[in-house]
Amino acid sequence: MDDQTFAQPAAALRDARSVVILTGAGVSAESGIPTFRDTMEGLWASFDPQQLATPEAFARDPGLVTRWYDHRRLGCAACEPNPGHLALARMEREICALGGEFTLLTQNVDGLHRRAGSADPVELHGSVMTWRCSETGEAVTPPPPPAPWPGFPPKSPSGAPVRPDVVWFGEALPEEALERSFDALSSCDLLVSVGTSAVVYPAAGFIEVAVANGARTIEVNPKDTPMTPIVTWALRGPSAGILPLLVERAFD
Ligand code: BV8
Repeated sequence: MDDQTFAQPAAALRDARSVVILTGAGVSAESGIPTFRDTMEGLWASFDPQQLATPEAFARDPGLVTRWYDHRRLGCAACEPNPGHLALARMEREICALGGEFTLLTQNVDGLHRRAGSADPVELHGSVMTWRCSETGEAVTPPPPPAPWPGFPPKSPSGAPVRPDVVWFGEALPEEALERSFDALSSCDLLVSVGTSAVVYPAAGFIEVAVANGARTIEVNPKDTPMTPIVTWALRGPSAGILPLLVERAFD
C-alpha cells in the first residue's frame, strides 16, 4: 500500500472532531483469536458458531455451550493485544488531546481493547470474561485463567446454569451500549470500521447511520464487505499493519 493511499484518510483523521470506531473479530485476528468466519479449530471444527451462540443452543445443551465459551475465555486470556489494538488506543489519546470526541464500539467479546489501553470501549456484544446466573442474572465469577470452570455447565448458588455475559443471536444488545452508540453516531464526522464482515445487525447498520449523518468513513479490512460501496476510503490489508501506519501518518 503506497504512502499516497494514506494521505487523505490520515488528514481526515487528524481533522476529525468526533471519531467513532467499529471493530469486529478481524482486529483480533493477529492476536491469534480466530474470527467467526475462520473454520474453527480442533474440537469445534464441526460446530457452527451461529448455532452455538444462541439461547436455544444453551437451553438445549448448556454443557456444550458453556464448554465452548470457557474454551474461548481461556483462549482470549492467553492472547495479547496486537499493534492494531495499540494504534486504536493511541488514536483515542491523540483525538482527545486535540479536544475531540472518541468512541470505540466493538463487537468482540475478547477484552483486548481494554487491555490495549482503550479507555472505555462499548462492548456491543458483551464479554466472554464475565459470567452470570442464567436465572437471576447475578454475576458469578469464573476461576482466574488459565483455570477452567470445574464442571459444565457451571452452576450458580441458586443451582441454575451459569452463562457467559455475551449477547447471543436473537438477544437484544444492552440498552446502554445502544444509547452510547447512537449518541456517538449522531454527531460523528469520521467512522473507522475495522475487521468486520459487516453482516451482523444492528452493529453493521452503524456504518449506514454514520454515512446518513454525513460522516466520512474508512474501512480497514483485507477484503471487501457489503459496506465497501458506501465507505469513503477502503484500506485493504490486515489491521495490525494498516492502523499503525494510519495513526503515524495522522499524528507523527
Ligand atoms: C438482535 C457475541 C433483536 C457472541 C455475536 C433472526 C432471528 C433473530 C435475529 C435475527 C434474525 N435474522 C437476523 C437477525 C439479526 C441478527 C443478525 O444480524 N443475524 C445475522 C447473521 C444476519 N442479530 C441479532 O440477533 C442481534 N440481536 O437483532 O436482537 C432483538 C431486539 C429486541 C429484543 C430481542 C431481540 C444480536 C447479534 C449479536 C450476536 N452475537 N457475538 C459470541 O461472540 O459468541 S455476533 C458475532 O458475530 C460477533 O460479535 C460479530 O458481531 C459477528 C461476527 O462478525 P465479525 O466480527 O465481523 O467477524 P467475522 O468473522 O464475520 O469477519 C471477520 C472480518 O475480519 C472479515 O471481514 C475479514 O475479512 C476480516 N479480517 C480477517 N483478518 C483480518 C481482518 N480484518 C483486519 N485485519 C485482519 N488481520
